[in-house]
Amino acid sequence: MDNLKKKFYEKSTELKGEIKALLKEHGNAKVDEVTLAQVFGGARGIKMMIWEPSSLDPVEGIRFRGYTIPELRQLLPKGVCGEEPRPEGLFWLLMTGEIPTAEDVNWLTGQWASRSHVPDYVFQALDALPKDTHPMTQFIIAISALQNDSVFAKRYAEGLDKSEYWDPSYEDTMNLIARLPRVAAYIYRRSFHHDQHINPDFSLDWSANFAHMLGHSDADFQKLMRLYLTIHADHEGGNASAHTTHLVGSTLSDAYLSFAGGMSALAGPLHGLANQEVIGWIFNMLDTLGTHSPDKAQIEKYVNDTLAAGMVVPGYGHAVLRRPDPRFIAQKEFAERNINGDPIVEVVWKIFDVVPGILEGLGKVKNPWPNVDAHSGALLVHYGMKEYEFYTVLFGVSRALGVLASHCWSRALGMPLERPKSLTYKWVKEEFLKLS
Ligand code: HAX
Repeated sequence: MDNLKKKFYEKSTELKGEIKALLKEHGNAKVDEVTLAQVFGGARGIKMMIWEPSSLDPVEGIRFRGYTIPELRQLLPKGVCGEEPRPEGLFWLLMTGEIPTAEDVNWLTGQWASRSHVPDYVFQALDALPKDTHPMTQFIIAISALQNDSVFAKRYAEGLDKSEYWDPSYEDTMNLIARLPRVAAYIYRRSFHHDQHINPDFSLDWSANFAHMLGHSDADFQKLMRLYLTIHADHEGGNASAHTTHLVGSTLSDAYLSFAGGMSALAGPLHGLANQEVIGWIFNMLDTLGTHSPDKAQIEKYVNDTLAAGMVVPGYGHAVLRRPDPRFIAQKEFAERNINGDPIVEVVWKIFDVVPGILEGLGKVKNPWPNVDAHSGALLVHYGMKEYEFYTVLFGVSRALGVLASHCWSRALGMPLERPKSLTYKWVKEEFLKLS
């Protein structure tokens, strides 16, 4: 058994025992009370699942296994650039709770390289689709096509002991993560670069090889990919892509089908598609205003026009966060350090000066600050990746690290089928208004 798998097995077995004892003693303890507003309001804030890899504080933002993004930028083994962490290291941390050594991370890069072969029928499934099929739709179809190789599904069909669920879940997770960059790059080159595909280069780390297959292989873009694929990986369990992966997985659907479900959630404009929406909205603004360097008054008017048309300002607001997203700040710092005088980056920063005040003035927006998606597109455009319909696929490749680590944990801890309770309005009326 490999070292990561062994560590994961030991740690999850220990925690499983602890949880059993905890529930025996405190199983009836109350964790939360649910209000009618929460029932009608998208279940905001209801504490209802266990998610090991990360936790989200409204003010401080995300912590991966207790570490903030600035801490991880220091502590995780870095790429050859010597600056940004390698997402392989983040995955190791999410799986084990331990910061890996450079040797562990190199091993993981090699593992993913050795597991990265994508069967031809997956490419054929993609090639059967119209070229203008949205890249997220292609991504979901490719992930579903890869499911034919699921070790979990095969072993379950043969008859699998419950205590063994974690093992094929780990194998599926490792295989799927290994294959995602190849699949994503294939979609990108097919949709936007006349099917001129680029073979992997396994001498590179996971992020750099992905950048290379995308065809954007200069060192700064590779560096950006390391940061990008690290910070988008996880955002606790309640967000739509994580929760969907968790819910689907709870039916004992394998990692492929669970992740495909999660990606369908990520593809919505209020969630991951917001990264595409942001840059589309900025390009439209520049077109409408007829300038690449709008002043703040022009931006203010454009924002107000967006709101007056009944639309949201993409990249702003959050269901949990109540401060600027640390993932936005990390990307802003990256730009400050590596990019000089880029017009779109400058526009993103001016929007940051203008939008929070306007949203606050509406009196209903709980978080007027930028989220992760407000900045990512400007960085990609700067390095030449202008095809913004693809951006959510990049997000998805990263999100696999968090939601699939959690998928492994859920199977190892023996998490049951998720099945909350729904209500009818008739029930609510009878209960609270005493009407029949
Ligand atoms: N622009 C305009 N109005 C906004 C807004 C924004 N950016 N953010 C919130 N609001 C509005 C809501 O639409 C809601 O209006 P109504 O009462 O008229 O329906 C009101 O303010 C209260 O909403 P909220 O409680 O502050 O926010 P929610 O938890 O309901 O929604 C969203 C959170 C992220 C969906 C929301 O802020 C939004 O739509 N933002 C723009 C889209 C976006 O950037 N999504 C990406 C979020 C991060 C993420 O998941 N990335 O993958």
